[in-house]
Amino acid sequence: MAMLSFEKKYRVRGGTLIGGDLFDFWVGPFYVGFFGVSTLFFALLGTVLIFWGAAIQGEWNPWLINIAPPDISYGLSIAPLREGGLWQLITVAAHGAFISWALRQVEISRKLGIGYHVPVAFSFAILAYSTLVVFRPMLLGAWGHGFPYGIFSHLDWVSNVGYQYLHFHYNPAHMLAVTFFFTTTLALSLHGGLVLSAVNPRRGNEVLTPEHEDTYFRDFIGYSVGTLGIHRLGLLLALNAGFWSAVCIIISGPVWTRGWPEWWNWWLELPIWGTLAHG
Ligand code: UQ2
Repeated sequence: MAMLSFEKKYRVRGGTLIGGDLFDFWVGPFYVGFFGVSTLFFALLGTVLIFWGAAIQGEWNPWLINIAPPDISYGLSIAPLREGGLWQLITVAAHGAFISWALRQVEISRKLGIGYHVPVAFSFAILAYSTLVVFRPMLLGAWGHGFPYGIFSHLDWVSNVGYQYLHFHYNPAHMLAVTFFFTTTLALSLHGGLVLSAVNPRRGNEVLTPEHEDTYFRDFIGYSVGTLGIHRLGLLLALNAGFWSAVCIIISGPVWTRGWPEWWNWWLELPIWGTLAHG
């Protein structure tokens, strides 16, 4: 079915989560919906608050604009606007926008009768963010443990928190997360390359079939994960990258307070080394 007639057939009312018909319409190519409106509201609010913070500080260099969380001494209370309160409001606005965006994906999925895979996947990214600015700060007892909103300032935060645990790359969950991120790029580059190699031939040549794609990998490594399988694998890899990112930071502090290299002492302390290892 041609795209234009498909859209005519499927762009119909219904499937909304709240509000009934209220915002159940399109503006040009975009579905609006209640959550389109709430996304716009929270995104604009958050942006205005960031500019307000920049104005208060008189810092307009985009690299240096910094909205810091409250001092640790404020604990989990609400801070004055100029002392981290702005950061708290921006964090609320960001969650409002991100969660609205996910729910808009849910509504569109419902309208089309497709699965919720996209909003589920997006929610893993939201989870990774919430872990940094809500869950971990709450477990540590102060909003001041959240990361600051600024280009350089958030880099400094990552570096400082990393060194606080001596060498963050020894964090086993961080190892898993990094490995999943890299494997995701491997899978996507294989997939993108393979599909283009068969389906986007030089001018004058025929488009080739999925059997060509399967056979390429069977010839190459004796195994093809399949055209559906590669997408299952890709989603699994990407969700795990986000999930283990959240795990690696939530356990840093709330579960493990010493340097991450030291965590591996359990390996050195296994009772299997006898006199060989320690002489
Ligand atoms: C494949 C297949 C695809 C693909 C790719 C493969 C026809 C179009 C990329 C090959 C992928 C394999 C063997 C898995 C690699 C494993 C990891 C962990 C990266 O077989 O089916 O469909 O795109």
